[in-house]
Amino acid sequence: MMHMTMRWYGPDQDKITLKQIRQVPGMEGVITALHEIPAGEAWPEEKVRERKAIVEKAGLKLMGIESINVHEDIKYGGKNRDELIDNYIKSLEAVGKNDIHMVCYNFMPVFDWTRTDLALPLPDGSTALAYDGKIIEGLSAEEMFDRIANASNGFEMPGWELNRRDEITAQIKKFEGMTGDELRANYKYFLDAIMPTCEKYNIKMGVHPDDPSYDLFGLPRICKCEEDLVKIAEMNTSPCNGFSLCTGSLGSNPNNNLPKIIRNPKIAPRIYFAHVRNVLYTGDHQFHESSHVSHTGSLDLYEIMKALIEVGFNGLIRPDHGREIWDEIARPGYGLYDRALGATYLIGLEEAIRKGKGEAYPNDINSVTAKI
Ligand code: CS2
Ligand code: MN
Repeated sequence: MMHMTMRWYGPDQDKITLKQIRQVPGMEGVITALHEIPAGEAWPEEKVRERKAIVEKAGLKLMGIESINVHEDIKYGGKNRDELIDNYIKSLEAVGKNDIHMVCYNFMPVFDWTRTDLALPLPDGSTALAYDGKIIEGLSAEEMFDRIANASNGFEMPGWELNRRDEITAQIKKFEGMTGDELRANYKYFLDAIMPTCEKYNIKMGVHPDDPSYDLFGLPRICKCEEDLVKIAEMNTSPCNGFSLCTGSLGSNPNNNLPKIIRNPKIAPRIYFAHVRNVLYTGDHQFHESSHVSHTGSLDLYEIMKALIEVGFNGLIRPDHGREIWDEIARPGYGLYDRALGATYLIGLEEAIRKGKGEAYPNDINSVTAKI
């Protein structure tokens, strides 16, 4: 069976409490990170231990890390990359020594996910994150910042922090003209360096796909389709080199067939973490996020879950971005309510698919932490 988790930003940065998370039916643990430590710095082992103790005290498990962010100079192949990679390895050791075995990260130059609206009103009165390529594709990074400032309702997207406008604009310039293959070479350098440590501690690395899954601002993007994922799998064949399969990110591009990607024999055994959520296409390079339920969006989550079960996926799963509902004021995408609905929906799909095949569900009673 899959292990249901929820992302938690930690005691200082998340309004949602572990007590609330634990009350979501079927919730087994959380995925968290030391968000206070900037990319490029080593995570102290005792800080990870502290975080783990907080989670366990609340009756949950700390099941994985999202994310240990990769410093831009590693992606860019800067002179100081070896030192930065050494720090990354120290962070992995801190995680491994605390018996945590999955790390989600991304290799997107400069930005994490990009949206043009963080609170698009939907007909049912909820709001959702939305992307409209017509608004930003073709804008300079500076213009994009101003656009986002108006769209964000006081919140910021990771990577688009307004006080970093100059720094980020300079970073974009560094990547100008870099090809996908050049970025891939830097990625391989990074993977080759960290894999021995990952193997030593059995840490499965799950790279998160580009979101949205197409090129933006002339930056190279190398994790946006089936072919890219296969290239990553072939780049370093260690069993620790794998994927965080994010259906909403890959699914932002209608050309990506999620069940087919999941069933690809080069990809399937390397899926270590699944972010399962839905998006609704509203035009070319235009979409907004929807509830997780299949018929409210463009992706068929039943087919996605069926494919995951068919390839034997028994790893960590979480709902991903949710809408803002029931008057919750939340970190964009990370409110409690819609993600909780998403989690129970995913559990329901898994139960139905497995029992439909004559399998027992749940088949590992120890993992059902929330059972009273
Ligand atoms: C997450 C990503 O919020 C999200 O969309 O799935 O931000 C993810 O945490 C990072 O890309 C992983 O490094
Ligand atoms: Mn995701």
